[in-house]
Amino acid sequence: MLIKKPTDIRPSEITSKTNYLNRREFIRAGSIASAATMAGPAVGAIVPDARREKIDGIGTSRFSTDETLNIYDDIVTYNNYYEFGTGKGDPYKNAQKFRSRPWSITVDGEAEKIGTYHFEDFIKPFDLEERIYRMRCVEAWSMVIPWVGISLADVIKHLQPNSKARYVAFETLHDPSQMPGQRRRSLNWPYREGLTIEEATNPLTIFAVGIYGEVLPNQNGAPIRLIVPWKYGFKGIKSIVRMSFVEKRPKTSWNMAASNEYGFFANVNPEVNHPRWSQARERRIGSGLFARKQATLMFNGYGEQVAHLYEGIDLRRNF
Ligand SMILES: Nc1nc2c(c(=O)[nH]1)N[C@H]1C(S)=C(S)[C@@H](COP(=O)(O)O)O[C@H]1N2
Ligand SMILES: [Mo]
Repeated sequence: MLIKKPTDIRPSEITSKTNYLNRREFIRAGSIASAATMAGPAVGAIVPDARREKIDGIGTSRFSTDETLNIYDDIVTYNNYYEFGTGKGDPYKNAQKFRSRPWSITVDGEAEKIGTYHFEDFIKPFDLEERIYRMRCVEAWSMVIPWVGISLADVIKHLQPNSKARYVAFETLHDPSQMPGQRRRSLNWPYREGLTIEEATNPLTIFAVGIYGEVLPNQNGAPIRLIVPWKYGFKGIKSIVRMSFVEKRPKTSWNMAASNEYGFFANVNPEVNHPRWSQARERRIGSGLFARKQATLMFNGYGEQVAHLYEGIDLRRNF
C-alpha cells in the first residue's frame, strides 16, 4: 500500500476506527437481534469488484463536513429506493442487474438548451467534486456520505432557463420490467420531485454521480441523482431521466401519497414533527444498536447556507 503524507489523504480515505469498532459490536448484537439487520461481508466487499470503478479528477469542496463517514457497506446496503422494494435491503438485492448505462436525460420546458443528452455528455462540462454531506431521512435515521457530484447551479446556468422557469421538476425512470417495485402501487410512478429555482441553484445542491470516489452503485440512484442536504432524503430523487423547467409548482411523489405527512419543501426541521413520530432526534446508522439518538439540527445543520431562502415563510405551514 502506498503511504501518503497526512495532508494528501482525503477525508473519505480514512477508515474510522470508532465506526469499525461499532460495526463489530453491531455484528455481535445482530446475532441476538434480527437476522434481517445482520451485517454483510467485510468493508468494501459488498459490491462485486467488476462493478466498482474509480472516478478520476475529483476536486474537494469547502461545503464538506469532517464528521465521521459512514462505511461504504452501510451506504450501499441500507437504502430507500421503492422501485426495487420497500425493505432497506431490497434495493441492494434487486438493483444489481439494473441497466444504468447507456443512459439519457431529457431537458424540457422553459429553457434554451432543451433536448435529450447522453449521460456522459450531460455531465462532461462540469467539475466533479467530493461533497461529504449529512443525509437525514424523514424516517429519523441519518448517515454521512462522501458523494461525488457536480453543482446543479452550474448545470442550470449551462441550460439557460428563461424567466418563466420558477421550479425545476425531476423524474426517475419508469420501467416496470426492470423495477419490480413499479409493478405495485406503493407510490404513483414515476417517482417525481421538484425544487424552486432558488433551491436548485443554491451552492449546496448537487447531482451526485458517485460515492467514495467511485461510480454510483445502482441502489444509490445510478447513474445520476439529486442531493439537497438540508432537506429530508426523499427529495433526493434517484436515476433521473427528465429535468423540466416549469412555471408552476410540480407534483411530487411523497406529497401526492400523503400531503399531510410530506410537504413540498421537506426542509429538515426538528421543531415540526411528522404526524406519526418526532423529528427532534435521529439515529446515525453505524453508531451501534444501543447508541443514544443525536439531536437533529434545523436545516440539517446547513442553515448558514439556506435559511435566507425561507425568510418570511411559516415553516410550520410550509413543511
Ligand atoms: N426514485 C427514487 N428516489 C428516491 C427514493 C425512492 O424510493 N425512489 N427514496 C428516497 C429516500 S426516502 C431516501 S432517504 C433517499 C435514500 O438514498 P440512499 O439509498 O442513497 O441512502 O433516496 C430518495 N430517493
Ligand atoms: Mo427517506
